[in-house]
Amino acid sequence: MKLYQSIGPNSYRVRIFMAEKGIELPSVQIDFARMEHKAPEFLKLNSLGQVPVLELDDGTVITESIAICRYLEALHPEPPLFGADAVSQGKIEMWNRRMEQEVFATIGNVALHTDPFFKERLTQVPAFAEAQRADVPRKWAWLDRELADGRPYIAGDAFSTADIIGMVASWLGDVFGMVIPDGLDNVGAWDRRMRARPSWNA
Ligand SMILES: N[C@@H](CCC(=O)N[C@@H](CS)C(=O)NCC(=O)O)C(=O)O
Repeated sequence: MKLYQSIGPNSYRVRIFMAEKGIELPSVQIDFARMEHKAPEFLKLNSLGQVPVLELDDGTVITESIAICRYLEALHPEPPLFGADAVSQGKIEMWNRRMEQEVFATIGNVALHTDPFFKERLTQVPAFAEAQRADVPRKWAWLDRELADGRPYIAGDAFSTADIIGMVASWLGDVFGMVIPDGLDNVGAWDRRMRARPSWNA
């Protein structure tokens, strides 16, 4: 099994997930500066020309960071990061989607619509980027209100993939100048706890 990865939040999610599980895999570093992700050989692995990509020993290819995590969870169930029972699985899936769509995507859209790196990937609309940038504080404020019930992790009592999506959103916010606003005590405390985890440095 081999993980093709690079800089950026989506490879980072998989690395955090693997660090939390204690999984080590051979990895191939894809150099964006040299456009290795758009080379014909790489496009045979992922027609979208994106990382991460997991290639199994029989040649099967799994792309999409969360799908790679799902596959690894099936091979390494402990600790369960997608939930141990029906209720926690439902809640984690719910929070994965909420964190993805409400928080990560808002920050990610600023990157996608401003960074020249993405100019071939989509039609960039700078005004949309600015509108999304303005929305980021309210997304974190929403999460802050959610965490006011005192739960330690986004989906409940256990660390999960929902926290990992939040971690990469917070990290990406740092990179693009959208840090978690001061005064959001619950989300601020959650963020400090996540940054203290060894997997933050994965
Ligand atoms: N939905 C994909 C997104 C993958 C993605 O956008 N990866 C970025 C790096 S974080 C990439 O490869 N970008 C290159 C490009 O868009 O051309 C996933 O979750 O894996």
